[in-house]
Amino acid sequence: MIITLLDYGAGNVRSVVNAVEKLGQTIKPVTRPSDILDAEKLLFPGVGNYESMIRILNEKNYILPLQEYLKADRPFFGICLGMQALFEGSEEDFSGNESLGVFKGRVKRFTTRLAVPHIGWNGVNLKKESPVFTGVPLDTKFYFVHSYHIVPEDESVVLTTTNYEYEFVSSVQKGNIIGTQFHPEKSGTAGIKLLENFIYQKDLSAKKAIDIKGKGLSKRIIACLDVRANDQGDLVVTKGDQYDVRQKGNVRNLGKPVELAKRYYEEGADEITFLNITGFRDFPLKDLPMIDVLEKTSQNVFVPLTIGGGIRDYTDSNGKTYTALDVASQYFRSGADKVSIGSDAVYIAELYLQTGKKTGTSSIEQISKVYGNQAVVISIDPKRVYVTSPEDAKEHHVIKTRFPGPNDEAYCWYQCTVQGGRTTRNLDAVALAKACQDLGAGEILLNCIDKDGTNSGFDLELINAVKNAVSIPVIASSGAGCEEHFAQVFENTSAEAALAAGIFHRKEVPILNVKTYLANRNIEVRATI
Ligand code: 1PR
Repeated sequence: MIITLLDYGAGNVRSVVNAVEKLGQTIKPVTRPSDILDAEKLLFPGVGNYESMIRILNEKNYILPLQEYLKADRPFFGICLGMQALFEGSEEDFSGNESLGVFKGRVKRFTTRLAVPHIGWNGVNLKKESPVFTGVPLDTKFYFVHSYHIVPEDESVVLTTTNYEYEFVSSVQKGNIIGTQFHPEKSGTAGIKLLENFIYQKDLSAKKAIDIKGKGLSKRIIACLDVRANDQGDLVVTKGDQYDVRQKGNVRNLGKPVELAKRYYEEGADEITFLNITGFRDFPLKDLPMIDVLEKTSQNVFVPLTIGGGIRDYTDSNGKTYTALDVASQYFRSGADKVSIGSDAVYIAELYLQTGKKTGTSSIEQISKVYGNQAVVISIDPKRVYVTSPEDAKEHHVIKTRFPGPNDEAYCWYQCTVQGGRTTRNLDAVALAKACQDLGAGEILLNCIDKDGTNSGFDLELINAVKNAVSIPVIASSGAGCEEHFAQVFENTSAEAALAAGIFHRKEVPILNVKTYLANRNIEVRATI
């Protein structure tokens, strides 16, 4: 069988291709409109911005063949925007371009007090008995990443709903046409099973109505791999103590990136983050080994992958310029779902706060415009600066701390750094997070240089200060030493995820133990892959 894939050029379709190939099938990409009508089974993964998706579908003359294919009830699986495209239009689209309109209803932005985008592993309430869900455990969670959701007019198309403060429609099915808001290709073994059912089940049509309740949104546990070339030139996973990755003069070598990522996937990591920590010096598109790491990892790892390090504009040695968008696009094509921006975000925020103007040309704005806000993570590397009174740092977000400074100072602010913590800037972490959210970032990865590699627990005061200032999800990072530290984050802050590196690399605390510990404390986690 040949599975036809509609790739309109945005986001990571490599994982879908890898999943289908893992299921023993070959992918044929759509290269011209007639390929759509020739398809036996059509997969349409969409990521990013609704308006640019519809514009591209129109430009490529895909709308009419898609409508014809769908009206004939031929097998179709739309993922995320690929499902939203089935409806009549979206609040994210101001262009007036024609959408597919096969199902009645529209796409609306979340109206919730919870973080938007809705990112993470959430359950589904099953409304129909469908062959698509055959063999999928009922309490399974799937990976969601979106700010908009569909509101169908016709209830009979609803296959599942999901709770995120309120109940929204998370998948639809009518005959052979299936669409999911969540990403099966990023949802571990259960998601792969869903795709397997779509490919192999002879009769896809849903039978009777049912009402089976699923679980809620999980707190995510993320494994982070700092990657760089060691002195022998091999790409290794390393780990610093307060960002110093050398021990007795040598770069610490804690393993091979592809192997470690696979191990963490199998152990239940909800996401994997790679930070290319030499990225601030080298031109990343010349850094082919890192691209190779992503390509190889995405062959076997079906959870979201983030890559950071060196996402900014470049001029190479021949004088050719590349934008941060070019760099990010290459990473998305290689298997990344999100990019994380560190130093460049600080410079962008400084300019934005100085001028009050959005240029539209910054890496944050450009990448989020094309790939969606959820694809842009801001990695913050702050350090504590102690002060005796808030008056001493009037222009910064100062907090009263429970952990006084060396001279008994009762207050501190968190100073941003660039270039892997080597250079400090006159900007605080709260101001940076707010500015980047304004500019279109979808998530914050909140490191802490004081805590990094110390195993002494996360900096809860920092996490609360940033989390309370933004409405996008925050990943707490730096300092994890034991299971209890993760519980402290989720019980004392409203961070959506916690990230650790050292304890996982050194096998001090398995991911499964962290999840079991949290589950015993009634903190919602995703059980297995
Ligand atoms: O500035 O856009 O090129 O991005 C560079 C990226 O590389 C940034 O995200 C920055 O955080 C990261 N980075 C740069 N230098 C280092 C270093 O260690 N020398 N690593 C570095 C930062 C921090 C965390 C770490 C947690 C958890 N790594 O991500 O994994 O602190 O550690 P722990 O659980 O062991 O405490 P740009």
